[in-house]
This record gives sequence, C-alpha cells and structure tokens, in this order.
Amino acid sequence: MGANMGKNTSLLDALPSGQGTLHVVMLGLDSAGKTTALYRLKFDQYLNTVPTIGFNCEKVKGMIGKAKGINFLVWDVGGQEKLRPLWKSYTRCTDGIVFVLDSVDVERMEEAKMELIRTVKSPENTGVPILVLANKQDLPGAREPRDLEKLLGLTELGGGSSGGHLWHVQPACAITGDGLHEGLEVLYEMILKRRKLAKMCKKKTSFTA
Ligand code: G3D
Ligand code: MG
Repeated sequence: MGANMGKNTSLLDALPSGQGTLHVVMLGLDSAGKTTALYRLKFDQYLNTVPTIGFNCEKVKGMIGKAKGINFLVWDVGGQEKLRPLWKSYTRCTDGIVFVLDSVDVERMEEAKMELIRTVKSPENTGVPILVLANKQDLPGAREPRDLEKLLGLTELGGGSSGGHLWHVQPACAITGDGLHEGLEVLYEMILKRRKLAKMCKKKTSFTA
C-alpha cells in the first residue's frame, strides 16, 4: 500500500469537488505513522504501508462534531530527510497542517522538534493552524500530550489554541483510529477561528483606513 495507493485515484478525482473542501498537509518524520493515519481516516481500517517516496492524497470526510460532513483533501508527504525540502511545495496555501509524531521515539524527538518549528516559522505558513498528532499512544512509553508540548517547544509559540499561533496536540493511535477524527475536528475549529480572526482584522483595517 502506501506509495501505490493513489494509483487508482485519478488526478481529477483528487481535486476538490466543491468550494468547501479544505486542504490539509500531513508532515512528520518518516515512520511516524502519516500514511497509516491517512488510510485509517479514509477507509476506517488498518492498511499495511510502505515508506512513502512521493506523496499520497485522499479525500476524507469529517465524522464528528462541527467537522461532520466537511471534506478535507489530505496530502501525506514523504518524511525521509531527503524529501523534507519538498514539504514547502505542499504547505503553500494549505488550510491546515497535521504534524504526525511518534510519541515513543524519544531519540528522534529533537529532530522532530526542529522540523516542526521550521514548518511553523516558515513565512508561508504564518498563522496556518497546526495539529500535532501524538501518534502510537498504544505503545508502552508513549509520552503524554503535556510532555510533548514542552519537548517540542510548542509552549513557546504562544498560548496554544487560546492565542498566538494556533496549535493543538491530539493523542492518537493510527492503527486503531483512536483520536484521528477528534484531531480533525479540532483542526477544523482552528481553521474557522483563523478565518474569523482574519475577517475581524480586515474589518478593523478598513475601518481605520
Ligand atoms: P509514515 O507514513 O509516517 O512514514 P507509516 O509511517 O504510516 O508508514 O508507519 C510506520 C510504521 O509505524 C508502520 O509499521 C505502522 O504500522 C506503524 N504505526 C503507525 N501508526 C501506529 C500506531 O498508532 N501504533 C503503532 N503501534 N504503530 C503504528 P511497520 O512495522 O509496517 O514499519
Ligand atoms: Mg508514509
């Protein structure tokens, strides 16, 4: 599966069907569980993956809360070091970013932090909400969201979902699907919040101009 999954999907099929489709890019180190999460969201079942060389792209429908019925076009981009420079081309004009993290891999936490902060601070991602999917919570030794917020330096970005750069850490298990739709719902809410703030700013500027 994985890299070959998109083969049956025509490019046209992958394009947004309506104006309401939101674009979401999944990033994260290789082996964090991005492809597993994508296909769990898409087919509601576990699919065996192979390392993603290019990207996978699927339409996913929100299932719960405010995100119920909302269409997301989710791009899952290869996370190997040599592929990371390509992330920029996918995040351009995206509505939201899902950063998938292996919550057990303490050895590569610093590397994940570096990539996450680089993504958040990149000028073209200014203000784009970030959902950190704290994946592999089923494994012993998985770090809790609160620990991860500190380990990843998220707390330095501003007041989490209450202010500054919008971000949220969602515990998840891509194999069982636990936490995935909950995460998508929070991401959707952050996207709405960002749009609302942008509208308010626009109104304020035109008022003072
Ligand atoms: P990637 O797309 O981020 O590179 P993959 O990662 O989705 O290919 O997953 C990498 C490995 O992690 C896979 O195992 C996959 O089954 C496993 N994995 C993904 N999510 C979880 C999870 O929530 N819990 C556990 N325990 N494992 C997970 P293999 O063995 O195929 O390499
Ligand atoms: Mg992959």
